Amino acid sequence: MFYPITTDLDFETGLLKQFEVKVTRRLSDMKGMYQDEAEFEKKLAENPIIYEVFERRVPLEEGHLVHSVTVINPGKIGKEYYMTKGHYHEQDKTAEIYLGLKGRGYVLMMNRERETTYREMNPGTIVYVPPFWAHRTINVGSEKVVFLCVYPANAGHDYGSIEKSGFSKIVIEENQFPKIIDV
Ligand code: PAN
Ligand code: ZN
Repeated sequence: MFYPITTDLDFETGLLKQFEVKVTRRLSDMKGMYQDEAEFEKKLAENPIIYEVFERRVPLEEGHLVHSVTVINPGKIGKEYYMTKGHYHEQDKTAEIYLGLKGRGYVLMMNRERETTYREMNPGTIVYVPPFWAHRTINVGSEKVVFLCVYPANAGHDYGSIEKSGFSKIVIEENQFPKIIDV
C-alpha cells in the first residue's frame, strides 16, 4: 500500500524541497538535436547542463501520477535555445499537465502527422498536453525556466521517435526574439 505524501514547492525558486529522483541532461545527451552541428561540437568541450528534472518517487503503475519539476537553463547552441529532448508518451493515450513557475518557456507539441503547434508558458500558465502529442519545452528567456509536470505514472517516454526524426519546427532567436521556423 502506497501511503499519501506531500511535497513542498518553494514559490520563490519553483524548486521542490523533497525529491528522490534527479535527472541531469547535458549537451552530450542531445546529440543530433541541434541544427548547428559545428556549434554543438564546439560547446561539447564544456558540456553544459541543459536541464534537470527533480521527481518524487511513486510506483510507475497505472493509477499513480508522477509529479516532477523541470529546470531548463538559459542559453543557446547557435541560434537555437536550450530545450528538453522531447518525447511522445509510450502509452500515447496519456495526457500531461505543465504548470509554469519561473521564466519564459515555449512548449512545442507535434502529433504523429508531424503537425506542430506551440504554447507560451509563463509563471502561472497551465499547459495541457493532450494524448498523442509529442512535447518539448524551450527556454526562450534569459532566466531559468521552471515548471511542474503531472502525468500518469504508466505513460512511459518514447524518446526514440524524436531522436530519429526530430520535431518539424525549431525555435531560434532572431533580433532578440524567439521565432519558430520549419526545419
Ligand atoms: C516531463 C519531461 C521533462 C524533461 O516531465 O520528462 O520536462 O523532458 P524530457 O523528458 O523530454 O527530457 C514530461 O513531459 N514527462 O512526461
Ligand atoms: Zn511527457
